[in-house]
Parts: sequence; C-alpha cells; structure tokens
Amino acid sequence: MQTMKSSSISQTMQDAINDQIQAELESAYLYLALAARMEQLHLKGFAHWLRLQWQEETQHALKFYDYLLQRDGVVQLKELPTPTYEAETPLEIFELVLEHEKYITRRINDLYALSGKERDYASQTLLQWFVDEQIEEEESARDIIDDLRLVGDSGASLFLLDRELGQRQSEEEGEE
Ligand code: OFO
Repeated sequence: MQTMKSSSISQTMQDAINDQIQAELESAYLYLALAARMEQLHLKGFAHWLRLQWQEETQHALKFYDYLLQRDGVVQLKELPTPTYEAETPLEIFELVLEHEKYITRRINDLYALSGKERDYASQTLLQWFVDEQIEEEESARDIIDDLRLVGDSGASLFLLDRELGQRQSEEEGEE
C-alpha cells in the first residue's frame, strides 16, 4: 500500500501562514507606494525609510515562506491588490503606517493564539519573534509621528527630519 507523505504542520496552520505571507507582501507593496509618494513630495529621506520598510516586509514574508518549506508545508502565493490610501502629507502617511502596523499586530496575535490552539509550539516560537518585532514596528512609526507633530509639514525642521530618516540603515547594514 502506498503511504501518502504528510507534512509536519497542520493544514489550518499552513493556511493561516499562507494568508500572513500575503499580508506581509501587501504591507511591502503599500510601503513601496508610500515611498513613491514621498519622492513626489521631494522628501527623499522619508522615501528611503519607507523603501527600507518595503525590504523588511519582504523579509518578513520570506521568513514565513522559508518556515513553511522547512516544516514540509506548501507555500501558496496569493494575489496582491493595488495599494490604495488616502494620505497626502507626511504626518497623514505615518499615521497610516501606524494604523497598518496595528492591524498587522492583531493578525500576528491571532496567529499566535491559533498556534496555541493547534498545540503547534514550533510555529509559536517563530511567532514570538514577530510579536516582539511588532513592538518595534509600532514604536518606530509612533516616534516619527511624534517628530512630525513637533516639526509640522514643511519648513527647515522637516528638511532636517528628512535628512535624519535618510540615514536609516537596512538590518544587514546595521549588523555590520
Ligand atoms: Fe511591519 O510588520 Fe511585518 O510583520
């Protein structure tokens, strides 16, 4: 009798992780769109920051992707909708970034809860990394919002803040 090879991760968990891969790639796509908007405003530092955020989100998606493959799961890539948003100014854009990160935090928390329900402790360990990462992601957006509230949406201070954000290094550069 032929035995069917079964993966070591439940179908429920695989489906939820595949949905999260899509959510991370959607975040990446949104941040790339917002980076272009900042370029239009001639705020190259903000654009650089958001472009690195695009890169980070892509890495988050890959972290889930590699994990599924490692557990002998099946990766299912889904369609990415065109990013739409209603933010114009730098402050509005970063308020949107914060709201988006809060939404991702809720998703990660739901996934964490699901891993407990499924008694999938390997997934829970991976998700703990994301729980911690979300604290940083929300904090970074909040810090930029606070700065923008202080400096306003134009003028010399905004120019200096733009310069500062232009110094952001990618995670790999930061580790060098
Ligand atoms: Fe910006 O967060 Fe991914 O997970």
